[in-house]
Amino acid sequence: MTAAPDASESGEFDAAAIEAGRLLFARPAEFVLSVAEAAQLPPLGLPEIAFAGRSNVGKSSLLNALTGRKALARTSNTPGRTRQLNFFDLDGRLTLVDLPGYGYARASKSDIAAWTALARQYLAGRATLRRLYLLVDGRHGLKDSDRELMDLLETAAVPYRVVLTKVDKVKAGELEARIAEVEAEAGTRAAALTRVAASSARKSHGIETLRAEIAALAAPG
Ligand SMILES: Nc1nc2c(ncn2[C@@H]2O[C@H](COP(=O)(O)OP(=O)(O)OP(=O)(O)O)[C@@H](O)[C@H]2O)c(=O)[nH]1
Ligand SMILES: [Mg+2]
Repeated sequence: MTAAPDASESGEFDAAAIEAGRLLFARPAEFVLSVAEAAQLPPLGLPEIAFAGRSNVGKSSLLNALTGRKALARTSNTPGRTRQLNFFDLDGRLTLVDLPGYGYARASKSDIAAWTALARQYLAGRATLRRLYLLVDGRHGLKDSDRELMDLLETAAVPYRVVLTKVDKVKAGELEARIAEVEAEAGTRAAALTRVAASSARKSHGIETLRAEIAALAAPG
């Protein structure tokens, strides 16, 4: 099956799309609420964009880089720091959701079970969830815990794109190979967008493009 090429799949955005992304993410972003169990999930409203990935992969850092805020989402050197789903409002046009990290080696079985249950309930029942970004450490590539989330996303039919993070730590040649390898695997998954994005929150790499493609999914201003 070949999809019609569009900007979001080629990764090439025109100046207007980049500018629309810049403008949206320059608008106020604010924390809305933290959710520890499904009963606390807010009612459906604005289009939502979620960020998920293994613990410590850089989800909160990427959210901060996108919104140009140092500490909108709490970042940490301690893996497993974000334990709840955190909801942020972007200018009344979009809700950004920071999911708790998974795959933390020292997590207890009950923590893993709680994460899985919450993620499953959120992902399965969220009609407004427009896209999920699956963040994967650019140095390591996909792990089995990522594949488990991919299975969940396939079941819930949530469109998602893999974003390699921390690419400032990856050599250019190695990065190309990693992107090719992850794209090949994403290509076998129905809900995955084929193109894999590369980002560095630290060096602000790939941020403009991500802003542009996310802005295209926002409610009209
Ligand atoms: N070199 C480099 N380090 C990064 C980058 N992004 C995040 N980090 C570091 O990675 C660590 C984890 O970042 P977080 O953003 O807290 O990761 P997280 O995925 O939100 O972690 P949990 O909430 O625990 O799942 C921190 O020490 C960050 O400074 C990046 O682009 N480059
Ligand atoms: Mg976090």
